[in-house]
Amino acid sequence: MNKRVEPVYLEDKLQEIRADGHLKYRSKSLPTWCPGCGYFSMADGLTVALNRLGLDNRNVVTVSGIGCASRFPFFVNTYGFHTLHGRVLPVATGIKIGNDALTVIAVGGDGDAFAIGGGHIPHAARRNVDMTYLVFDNGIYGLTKGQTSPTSALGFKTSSTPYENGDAPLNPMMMLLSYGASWVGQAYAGKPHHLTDMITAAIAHKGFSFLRILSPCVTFDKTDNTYKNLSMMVRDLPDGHDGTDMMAAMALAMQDGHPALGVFFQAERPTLAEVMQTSIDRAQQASAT
Ligand SMILES: Cc1ncc(C[n+]2csc(CCOP(=O)(O)OP(=O)(O)O)c2C)c(N)n1
Ligand code: SF4
Ligand SMILES: [Mg+2]
Repeated sequence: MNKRVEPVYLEDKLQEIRADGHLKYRSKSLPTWCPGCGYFSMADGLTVALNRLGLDNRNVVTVSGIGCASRFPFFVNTYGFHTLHGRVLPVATGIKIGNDALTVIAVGGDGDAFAIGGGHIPHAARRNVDMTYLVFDNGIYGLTKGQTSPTSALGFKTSSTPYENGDAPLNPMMMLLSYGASWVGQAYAGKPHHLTDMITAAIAHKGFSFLRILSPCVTFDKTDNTYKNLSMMVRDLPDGHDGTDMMAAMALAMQDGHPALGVFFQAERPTLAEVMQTSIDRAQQASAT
């Protein structure tokens, strides 16, 4: 016997979305990304995550560099800072040092993060600055109309590599693990519910959390990081993966051809603010004696 399918009324759905409360984290500016761009999942994921964590949007700062990904602060209703290309982490670190009570979310693309901004990542990670870094990795420079990036695959043809990319891609997960990030995870724009859980967990972590989000650039990449290809490539974390085991996390990171989705590694250690407070206390003790 056929089951009766209950109708869904648009007005009811709208009421449900309004009652959920996450819309207060949306800004009045609608995203300017191309229809179908993976980045829409990130905007929704972050607003739902902020709502879940019950964070007051006046205490949240979203900071970005330059690129399509870096348009992000305009589309969320938090304080925001659209900085210079590749300079998201120094600015975000400065904000955190200025007011440790703020929740700081740094955002950027793979070019912003790993090309021009690559020199800043090890230092934010090793200092364990208490912030979340969301890297939207589409393996291409989207904003400047589709050139190869440091995460583009070998053989990828773009406007800057019309005879195929000959540069080996770097491995972001391996980099962040070896830099000492205290939380390292991976998500995929095509799995928005999992992505939202991962953004929530990354923000909840005390210390430097890095989330790489695999995402298609539907306008300039018709061959490599497409939804079809990424959906076939990604996989769940292996059963029983121990997120405190660095060697296991690195072994996962080495298998970047079949990216695993989840928390690779997490550890607790003092944050930059705590380390700085210890220095301040010691200096005060020394000057009092
Ligand atoms: C100092 C400087 N160099 C180069 C540029 C040009 N530029 C703007 S965005 C960008 C790359 C963006 O790629 P990515 O960070 O991957 O972001 P996406 O657009 O893919 O989201 C480049 C090279 C710039 N704005 N400033
Ligand atoms: S150019 Fe690519 S990355 Fe930029 S908004 Fe369009 S689809 Fe997204
Ligand atoms: Mg990019």
